[in-house]
Amino acid sequence: MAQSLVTNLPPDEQRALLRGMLTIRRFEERASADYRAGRIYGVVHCYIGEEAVAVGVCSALARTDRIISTHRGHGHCIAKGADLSRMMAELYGRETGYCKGKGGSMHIADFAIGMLGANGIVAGGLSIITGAGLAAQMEGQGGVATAFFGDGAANAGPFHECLNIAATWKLPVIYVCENNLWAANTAAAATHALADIAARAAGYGIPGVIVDGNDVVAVRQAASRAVERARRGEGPSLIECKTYRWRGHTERPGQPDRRDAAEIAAWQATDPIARLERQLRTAGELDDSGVAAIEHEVADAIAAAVAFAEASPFPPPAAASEDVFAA
Ligand SMILES: Cc1ncc(C[n+]2csc(CCOP(=O)(O)OP(=O)(O)O)c2C)c(N)n1
Repeated sequence: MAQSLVTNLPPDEQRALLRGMLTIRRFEERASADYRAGRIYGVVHCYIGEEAVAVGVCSALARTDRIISTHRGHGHCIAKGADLSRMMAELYGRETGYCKGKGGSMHIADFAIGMLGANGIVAGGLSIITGAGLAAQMEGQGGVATAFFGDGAANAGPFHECLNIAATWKLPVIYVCENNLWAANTAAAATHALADIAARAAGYGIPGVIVDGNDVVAVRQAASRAVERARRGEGPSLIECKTYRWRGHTERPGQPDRRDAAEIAAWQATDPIARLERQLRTAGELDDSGVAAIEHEVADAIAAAVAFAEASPFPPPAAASEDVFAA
């Protein structure tokens, strides 16, 4: 696995990575609680435990670079710079939300920051981002396109089709597999014979790297290399981030969870947030007051997002037939 070269990144940037991961975690802790309290509708899938992937990768991208997400999309939105208030309002079903309150957790998009959308169709984002990669290539501005997808999605047809054509056409795409070892309640070992998704890259003639997905600096470094390669016109890369989700597949009460408590606990011990905090403290770049300041800043931002959502109206009934493109 790639080693974290924590000393190569200026402390300010490392603290920004910590703040980014903490923002995702606190946003989702609040979303989970509000979902269980009946204040949020639809389905909510939490990304808690996997924050280093979204933050590490997005920190290597420009605002204009495009990304696509999954059903577990809050982390990618936040890491790309989405507005927390509009996100929370969307979860609350309010008309100030990103989809005017009609899309919910799995449809948040913000084209202004290159966030092409969360996606409830497993592996659906792979095709969209490959098209975005083709667009970036045709635009000729050096843009790159990045897909986040799970180990389950890696077993669906679009994975092969997209990596094959992206490699053939040398598209500037970064395929980031978040291998959290489970697809809903199916263990990865029950669905593919090779444990490492990254090994498949050889079949397309592109680089495939395995990264400790709970080490945000290592993720950032791997992403940076892939981004540089893509910007040079050398084509796509596959990055497999080994990580783990702490929560069940969804936040729905009674959601079955076949995972072993010991497995969950072992991964919680590699918490990406606690890990970076520890590294920064050891390097003398963060102390108790520094941690408290970041926590306060994040808590204020989440509280403001919730207040904005609560103060916003629900869409009027007539809005049900607006923005409908096919029926
Ligand atoms: C095409 C399609 N098939 C099945 C589903 C149901 N489904 C939703 S999430 C999921 C598991 C996805 O696992 P993975 O890609 O590993 O992502 P993770 O949930 O682990 O982040 C499944 C099967 C779906 N949404 N879309």
